[in-house]
Amino acid sequence: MRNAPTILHLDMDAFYASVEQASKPSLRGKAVIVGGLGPRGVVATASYEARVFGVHSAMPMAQARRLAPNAAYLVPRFGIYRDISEQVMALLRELSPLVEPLSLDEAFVDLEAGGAAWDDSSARLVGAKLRGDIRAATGLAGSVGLAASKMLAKIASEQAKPDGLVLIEPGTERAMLGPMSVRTLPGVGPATGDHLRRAGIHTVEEIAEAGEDELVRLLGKAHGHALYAMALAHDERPVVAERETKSVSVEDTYDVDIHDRVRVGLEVQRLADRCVRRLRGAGLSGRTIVLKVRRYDFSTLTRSETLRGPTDDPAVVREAAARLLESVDTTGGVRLLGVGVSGLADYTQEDLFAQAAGELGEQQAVEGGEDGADAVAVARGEETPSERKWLAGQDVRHAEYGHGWVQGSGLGRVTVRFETPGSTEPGRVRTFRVEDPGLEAVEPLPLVEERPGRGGGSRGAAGSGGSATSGAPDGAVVGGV
Ligand code: DCP
Ligand code: MG
Repeated sequence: MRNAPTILHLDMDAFYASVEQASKPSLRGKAVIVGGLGPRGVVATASYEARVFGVHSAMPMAQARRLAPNAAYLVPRFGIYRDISEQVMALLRELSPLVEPLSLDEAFVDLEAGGAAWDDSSARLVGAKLRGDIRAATGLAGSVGLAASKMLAKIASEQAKPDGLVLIEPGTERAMLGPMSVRTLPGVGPATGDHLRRAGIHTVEEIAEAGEDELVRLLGKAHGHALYAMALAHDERPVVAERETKSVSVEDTYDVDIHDRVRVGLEVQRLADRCVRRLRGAGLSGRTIVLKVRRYDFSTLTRSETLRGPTDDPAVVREAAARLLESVDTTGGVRLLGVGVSGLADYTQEDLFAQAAGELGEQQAVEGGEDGADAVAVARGEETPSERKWLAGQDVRHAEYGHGWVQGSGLGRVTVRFETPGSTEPGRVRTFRVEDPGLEAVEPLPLVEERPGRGGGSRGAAGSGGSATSGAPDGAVVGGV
């Protein structure tokens, strides 16, 4: 392991929610929840103000609504998240050729390889400047961890949240890790955590004390070995710009073709579990689940499904594999089955919100709020096709009132708040018929104006949306925070 803290881990704070707050001034400082808004939707992320109520990523949206009924609920706007991610990654690539993105808002950078830093103080300076550059380019906060290994840099950025920088000085790693929960270590999810707890192991120090043999006995060779090394703060994984391992897969050939559909299903589940064990053993997770089927006549089919983020959850992989199997005709018999995971990443984003995108069309209204006119709760089935196109959070433009965003829709009406990222105060709210010819869906506006000297006066029609008929107090839709 190197002896200078020159591996940097960047993770943007409450990424999707922060982008929404930057885009929509009325939501700044408020509870904002982004995700699938349909009945089976899950939370993609929550603003820090919403986390106070216990809302977090991957939670069912229905549960979030019970915990934070007055929060603003918005659909994700992936286009703008991707644009901002590209801006941030470009800043990282100015520091080093070795940049390893883990997701849209997260990456490792090897500062030494880029000659950007070589010791504590140069690393700290680079990290601080980077945070400033990100803020200037995007208006958003990102937290930075600096350490001598990837594992520790990631733990450091977690400690730095929100809006901070933490540097772990070489030599202090073991003492720092010791009292932490085993869940801090990469590859320890809820299941492994429970397993260790039943063996009386709660902290990282207790893993080190248990010894390698005990860990291998508890978790198997690959996983036990890897975890023991992590507990001693040994992590030699390099920052790689391009991933060498493309996928992890397992397959079985059967002596006798399998005809029974139920049996085929069971074999696929078994292979999915085995594949996940390998994946976890390697400390990896992946986004794309692949099913391979060779039929009695040697015709071979592969089917794949890409999730929104990487997983190493056996239930998620099993379900995806089962869904893929549904699309394969196995009459006549099966000679070989395989399950693989590709699109690999080092860390798991616990769960995914694969449904979010699929459910964009199911969403109806921003619920809650003190203002009756805004809180148009619509029973499913009452909505018309024209209401479907107005989703809470999406960008719109009105011929008369300018740029705004949909707060909610239902009962033939759509409520819009007219404000832009540059608005200095919350914009006014107005309600229209869903068919209003003056209203159209438009692209998001950039968070930071290209021109220098922002933060001055108001921008055009924004915020001055004329005589808002609702008479709602500003921020009505997100009361109570
Ligand atoms: N994301 C998601 N589903 C998850 C986890 C995350 O869709 N289960 C999306 C939304 C997040 C983004 O990825 O905004 C980044 O994920 P992070 O885990 O970094 O979470 P945040 O950036 O939202 O918050 P934090 O400040 O804890 O990093
Ligand atoms: Mg983040």
